[in-house]
Amino acid sequence: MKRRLLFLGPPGAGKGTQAQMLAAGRGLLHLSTGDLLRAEVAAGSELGKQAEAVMARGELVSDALVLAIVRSRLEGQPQGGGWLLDGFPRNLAQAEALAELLDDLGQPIELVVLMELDDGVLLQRLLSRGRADDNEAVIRHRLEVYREQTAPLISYYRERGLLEAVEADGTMETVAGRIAALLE
Ligand code: B4P
Repeated sequence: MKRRLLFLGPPGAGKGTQAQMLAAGRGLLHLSTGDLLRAEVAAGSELGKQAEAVMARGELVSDALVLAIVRSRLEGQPQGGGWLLDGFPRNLAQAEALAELLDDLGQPIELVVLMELDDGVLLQRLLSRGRADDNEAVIRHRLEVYREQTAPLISYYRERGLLEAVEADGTMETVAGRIAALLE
């Protein structure tokens, strides 16, 4: 089974939801940069203070901050332990930095799962989630940021033969079944 995974997709596609279920079921380290940043904001740390306003606007936090968080978590991970990166990388600079880090660690990505969903459904899901960064104007801006900065990663990983797409519509269990089928 593939144990070094990356989840890619627009905001609200359900990356966090699926990542949590899969990581718990298979004993993988679940690394969500969104959750880690929200924890820093809640703790009122220096990093959290820098991230808070950026996240509230629906923009991307600086690459250096996010990379520092990911590097410290992955470096402590035993060889063969397995991990699932959720919401990272989000632009080409992060993807290049991640490739370098994983090369150093000798732990290459085995599969990138792209979760695809229509904008209308994304908007509805995020509006009903109701997090601080989930109002309509901010969600639309996050979708633009996704298209401009994150969507180029689709061809980046496709060219490297790592990408598989799943339809993210349907119940959580249905989507989980589609993802599980890609891992064997
Ligand atoms: P994230 O925390 O990554 O969140 P997201 O993309 O909005 O949501 P996700 O796709 O995980 O959807 P979820 O499972 O919650 O990012 C938030 C912010 O953090 C970014 O805007 C940015 O500012 C910052 N950030 C994070 N990573 C960064 C990075 N690498 N670089 C720079 N900045 C970064 O699902 C959404 C909703 O749908 C939930 O309510 C869920 O219950 C529901 N849902 C899920 N699956 C469903 C299903 N099958 N059917 C019905 N509802 C479903």
